[in-house]
Amino acid sequence: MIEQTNFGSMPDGSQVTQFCLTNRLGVSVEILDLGGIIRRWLIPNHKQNHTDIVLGYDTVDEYLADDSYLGALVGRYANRIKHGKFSLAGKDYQTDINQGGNCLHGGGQGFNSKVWQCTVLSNSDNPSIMLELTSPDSDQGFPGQISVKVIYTLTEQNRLKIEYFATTDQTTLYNPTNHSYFNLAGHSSGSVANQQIQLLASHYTPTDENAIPTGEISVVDNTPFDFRTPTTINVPLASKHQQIEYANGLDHNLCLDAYTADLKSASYVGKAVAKQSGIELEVYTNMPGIQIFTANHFSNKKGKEDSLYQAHQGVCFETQFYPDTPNQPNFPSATLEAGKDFYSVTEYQVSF
Ligand code: FUC
Repeated sequence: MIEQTNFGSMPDGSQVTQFCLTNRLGVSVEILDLGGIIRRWLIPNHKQNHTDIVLGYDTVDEYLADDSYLGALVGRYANRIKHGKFSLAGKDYQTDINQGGNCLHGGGQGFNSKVWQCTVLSNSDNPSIMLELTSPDSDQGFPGQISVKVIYTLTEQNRLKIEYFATTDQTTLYNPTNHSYFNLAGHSSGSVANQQIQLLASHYTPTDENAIPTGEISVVDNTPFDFRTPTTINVPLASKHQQIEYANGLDHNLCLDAYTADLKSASYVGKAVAKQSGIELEVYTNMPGIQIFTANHFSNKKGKEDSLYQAHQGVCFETQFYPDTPNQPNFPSATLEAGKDFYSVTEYQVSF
């Protein structure tokens, strides 16, 4: 079932609509046509009435002022491009610079800040919506007009499937993700430090102090980035490793072992578990990397229902091409050529 409600309006007066997808087991996911934002994700778990497992805001204005991308679809390029510079098909490009001298999440007016065209695809079992957006040539400095589509489907087995499609009229870059901050004990329950994560990743991409990859692909053995067996998040957070100190927590790309260049369907890559609520989240994707980010600089950030979000109150599983790929020839390529169809898929399976 899908219920549509008015969520408010954009500065130009256009309406923002919220689509609430509910399955027969009573799980519901509320998604805005603004930025394809996942605003609430309610789990009818037995320990509490409903647990809302994602961080978010209550108003359009808070989302527009947000620089943390709570719940949003990110594009054209998830994470950073060093100095916003790259060369593609023999030409040099300069994108918008919006964070610390680099391009973050597609520039200052990225896909998260746009109202997408939304169509309901299924209003009964496995509720599903399709969001569409056209980004013109040179938008935020990226080449080519790109037409993108995202399909969100909530299955009757409590799996949220996110499928990304795109085509372009010129060679360009495309690296979409969803930037949900999960807190499986509830969005207002405090730090995720005592929750656990697992990631099937034997390598990660170390960064400099500005979160730009050095270009190395390093083994995770004997580092705080070895999550191959379930690990309490506090273990890496408490580490004195230089990479953790640079970021004030986890803000790193893990290289997923399941990835192969021709992988079309989503493979299991990891999970998060909160013993307090009994909720577990499994992550499946066909993308090569995942940015694990623990909301490291949140401090009294006003969130939904008057919550105040603090550092480490959520954890993001941003499936993606590696950060700064266009400047690192040894990373899997994020180039999309004219006439080629882009497809990627990420699935979040909730158990409770
Ligand atoms: C993640 C991080 C960044 C940034 C952003 C809001 O993707 O990699 O450092 O803070 O989210």
